[in-house]
Amino acid sequence: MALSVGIVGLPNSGKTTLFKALTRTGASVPGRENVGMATIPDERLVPVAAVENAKKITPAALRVIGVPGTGAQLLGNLRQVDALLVVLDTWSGARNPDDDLITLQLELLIADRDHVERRLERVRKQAKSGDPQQRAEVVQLEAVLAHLEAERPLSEWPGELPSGLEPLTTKPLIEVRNGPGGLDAKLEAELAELPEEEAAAFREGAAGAVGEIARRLFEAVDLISFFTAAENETRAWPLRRGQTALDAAATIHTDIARGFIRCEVIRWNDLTEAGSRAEVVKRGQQRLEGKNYVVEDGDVLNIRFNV
Ligand SMILES: Nc1nc2c(ncn2[C@@H]2O[C@H](COP(=O)(O)OP(=O)(O)OP(=O)(O)O)[C@@H](O)[C@H]2O)c(=O)[nH]1
Ligand SMILES: [Mg+2]
Repeated sequence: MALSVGIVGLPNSGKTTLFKALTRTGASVPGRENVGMATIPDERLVPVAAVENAKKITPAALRVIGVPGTGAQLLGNLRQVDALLVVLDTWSGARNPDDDLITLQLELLIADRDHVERRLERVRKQAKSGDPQQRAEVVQLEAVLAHLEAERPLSEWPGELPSGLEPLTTKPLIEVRNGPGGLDAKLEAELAELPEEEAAAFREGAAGAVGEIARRLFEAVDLISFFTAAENETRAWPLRRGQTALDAAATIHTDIARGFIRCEVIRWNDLTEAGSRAEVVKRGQQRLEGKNYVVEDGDVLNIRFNV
């Protein structure tokens, strides 16, 4: 599954505007769930691709999901995202963004409470057959529900949560202060309609909406990027920090993970400084690693595998 974020926020805070800014699509349908892709800029990609003579550059992609409102049912569509972007109105001068954040966190809490309540109801019925595992889950869910009813998010839940619960209140929240002092979604949505170079010239080197959100997302979810350079395509991939070469292989394709033999690893800047793979090898800067190698940010991986 691609990395994904959900956009939430109070009415009129600028959710749809941010969606447009991130996905560069004007085609968001009001009143409906909208899904689009944002490409994550990475300034290391172009120099790596140049060394590899890559014909194609593919940046890492981020799935963006916008829901039209904050009801429990709508928020429920965001149970599988990796993080939530909370849009706060700082542009109109009519709102207090700190209060709005608290209101929104409460909405997420209520959505989780409803969700746990429904699951509890279902498991209670099933547990009537006397299955000990289901009876244990009933006890566990009752405690989780009490925790939520005390208005505490599940990020503060001390124990383990029932498997597959997919709560909202454990997700990293990324505050997007929408307005001239923060991330100006309206301006960014307008820039998103311009050709890339024109928008970049206007920003005078500043990161832009997607760059800024990506940076904060990588920090919040603790992600790194690795690169591959195969079949004339240089590509960036997100990975959780601490994940291994085998996880990286699985990110690319399950077949590559299944047939994993070993992995050649080069630091991206060793590659660009050397100017070619052959030179990197000559300098002794290419390493051979196994499945359990912990991938680092900026690694260029060449995974050898059997099919
Ligand atoms: N001046 C200004 N206007 C903004 C900004 N962000 C959003 N708006 C305006 O505010 C209105 C609402 O923005 P939307 O992006 O539709 O807000 P939303 O959160 O999707 O609204 P709902 O889906 O109706 O809850 C639009 O008219 C936007 O043009 C901003 O940063 N500055
Ligand atoms: Mg909207």
